[in-house]
Amino acid sequence: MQQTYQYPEATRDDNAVDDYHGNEICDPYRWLEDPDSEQTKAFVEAQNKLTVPFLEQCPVRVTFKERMTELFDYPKYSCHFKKGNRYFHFYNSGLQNQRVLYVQDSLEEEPRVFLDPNKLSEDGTVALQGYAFSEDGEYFAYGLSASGSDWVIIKFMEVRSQDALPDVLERVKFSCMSWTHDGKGIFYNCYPKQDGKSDGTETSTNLHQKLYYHVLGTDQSRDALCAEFPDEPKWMGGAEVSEDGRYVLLSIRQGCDPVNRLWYCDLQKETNGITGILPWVKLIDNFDAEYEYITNEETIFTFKTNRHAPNYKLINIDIHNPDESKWKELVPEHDKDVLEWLSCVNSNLLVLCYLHDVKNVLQLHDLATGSHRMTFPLDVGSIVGYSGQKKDSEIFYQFTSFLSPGIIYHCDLTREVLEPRVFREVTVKGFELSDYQTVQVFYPSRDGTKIPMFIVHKKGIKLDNSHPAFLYGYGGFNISITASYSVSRLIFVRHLGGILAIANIRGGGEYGETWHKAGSLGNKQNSFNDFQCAAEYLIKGGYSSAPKITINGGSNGGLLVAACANQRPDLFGCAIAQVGVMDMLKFHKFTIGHAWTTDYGCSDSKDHFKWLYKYSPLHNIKVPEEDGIQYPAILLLTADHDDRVVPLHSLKFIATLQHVVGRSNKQIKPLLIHVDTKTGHGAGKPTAKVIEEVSDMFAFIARCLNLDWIP
Ligand code: X99
Repeated sequence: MQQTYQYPEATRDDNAVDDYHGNEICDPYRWLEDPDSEQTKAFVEAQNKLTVPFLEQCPVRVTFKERMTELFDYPKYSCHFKKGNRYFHFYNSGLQNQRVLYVQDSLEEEPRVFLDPNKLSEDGTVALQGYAFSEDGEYFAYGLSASGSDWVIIKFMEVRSQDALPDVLERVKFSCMSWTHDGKGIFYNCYPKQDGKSDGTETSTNLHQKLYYHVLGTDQSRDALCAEFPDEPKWMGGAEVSEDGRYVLLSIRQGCDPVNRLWYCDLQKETNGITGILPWVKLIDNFDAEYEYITNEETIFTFKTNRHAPNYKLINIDIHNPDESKWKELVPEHDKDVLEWLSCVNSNLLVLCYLHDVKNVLQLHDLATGSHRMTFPLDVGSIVGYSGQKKDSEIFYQFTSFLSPGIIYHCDLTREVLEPRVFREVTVKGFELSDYQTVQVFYPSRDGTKIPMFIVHKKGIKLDNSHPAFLYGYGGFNISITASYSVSRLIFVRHLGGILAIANIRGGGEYGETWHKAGSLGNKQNSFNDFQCAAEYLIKGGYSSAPKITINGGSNGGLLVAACANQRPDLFGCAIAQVGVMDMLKFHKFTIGHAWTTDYGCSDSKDHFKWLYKYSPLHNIKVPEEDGIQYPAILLLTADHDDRVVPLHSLKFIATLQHVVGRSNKQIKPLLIHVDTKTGHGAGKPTAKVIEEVSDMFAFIARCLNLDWIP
């Protein structure tokens, strides 16, 4: 029998072998690690030449894209927020590539365009990436990134005139942006100059980040170096000026774990201005826990912390009396709910956002005593936006869920009785949302742990295992996957008769640091088991059947999808892994990969090597032994400017998959990759490219699963 697809030729270099603690591991596609070589470029071109026609030949693609374009064309608002005497908000009229920042002097007057990123490139590939207003609201610093790269340049604007200022800061990445209250300048982070290009297509490691202070109106070369850690290349120190303007807090991290050192400097003592390394006071000088600055009253600082509190709590530390025995608990840890974030508002109040069984709860507390004042009424779903600072007496917050695109509430905190009012509600046209329902189930994983999962489907369906399912997961880095409104997934439910399932697997933050740790390092397999058990639950419950289940995830979730396809090829019909981490033995060598050893460990350690080698997608590909079992249809997506998870992960994985599995005559389903251009890991992706991407994904699913479009 002839093989089904003619995959591109890819040379195997059998001399490429690495030794890990006495184990010789072949790396035959190591040459794909050079993004600039002619061979790599030819490989990418040949793969796209196979994949693009495959996707275009799917009749559902055109229909899907038309419907997506129609249903995505609704107005998208952010919360309004106050800076100085003006209000700002983001708005996308529907299909604009990038959302536009608007300004107005009062809530009643017409908003004027303040910054329109769509004007910065023809194709919408330049995106706003972070911003900061000076304390009086008269100056605006903003980051721009091109083609989806993590690299940023910081520019400045005078707010009143909207005049661009000449200052430009380069080599910025993973940066803070915080103004001193005198409005003279900002703290920001940048990396030392490196050989070769730095446009986001390079793979070189990001080490020795430094903290600088830039004085407005001066050249970047004159910026003051305020903190560096020559002996600790992985440390990254972000600065934040305290709400009262007196202190600057330095939060130092060395990876993605929720832990940091916390140093500060009393700016009042810097009478000559900020001209060099600051005399940092080391309030917390270990990585045992996380301390997030909330506010301070003179020397009494409020921090959100997970110190002896995996679900987080609030503490007060008097920085003049910093001994841990003197710390005061302001809001104790909840035994089940996770304190996700909070904000001080109206001088004396705290708005706290909890996660209760993966649903948000919003509360108002007293700053002085920590005591609970009220809980805001809220539907089942997520808080995805908030504004309201200590000096404001009003808050805005934005709610969303699987079947609600968004409601923004406004609440005036000066009133005797607090009544949040709907400030803005987006209604959906051309889609009967009331025909659908969301349920939350708690299914058992392999070790019996109950895993929450949201399931969205049409009301009144028969549970006869006939429906295609789209199962999404992430499972890492303490990140919680909460309810969100997704037009493409709703089109799958509505027009492809699908079931949407979101599994809140371990490794995420859904139940605090405990849940995170239960799915990371030596426990990473739990996260894969949880995902596989989600699929089994969908089958047992009559929702779907293995050949009709698509699994999807991006980044750490791309690793999840690939590892699960390797481990249980029989359990899924289709697998779409976006920008995934696939080479678990080498990920730490590229760009910011070293920061992920907090979740994954590192192959430099013998114990960690054993964990990683067991599940690393690249190293666990084999033709299924069982009769009649083949790999699910695979689609990998990556992009040339992804400098978060460099494309070589997906390139080496697909080369191996096509070589090992693609040559087997029982592998009928396709094993494909699409490498996009002028895009990156995902942040700032223009709407036009988002629509292309989801059209590709659901066209692939429809073609591979033989799904007809339901008009
Ligand atoms: C990161 O790699 C975040 C990178 N990053 C920092 C920042 O290390 O964006 C950092 C320090 C200080 C300020 C800003 C940053 N992340 C974020 C992981 C998951 C995350 C990531 O992108 F934790 F959410 N990954 C890609 C993990 C594996 C695949």
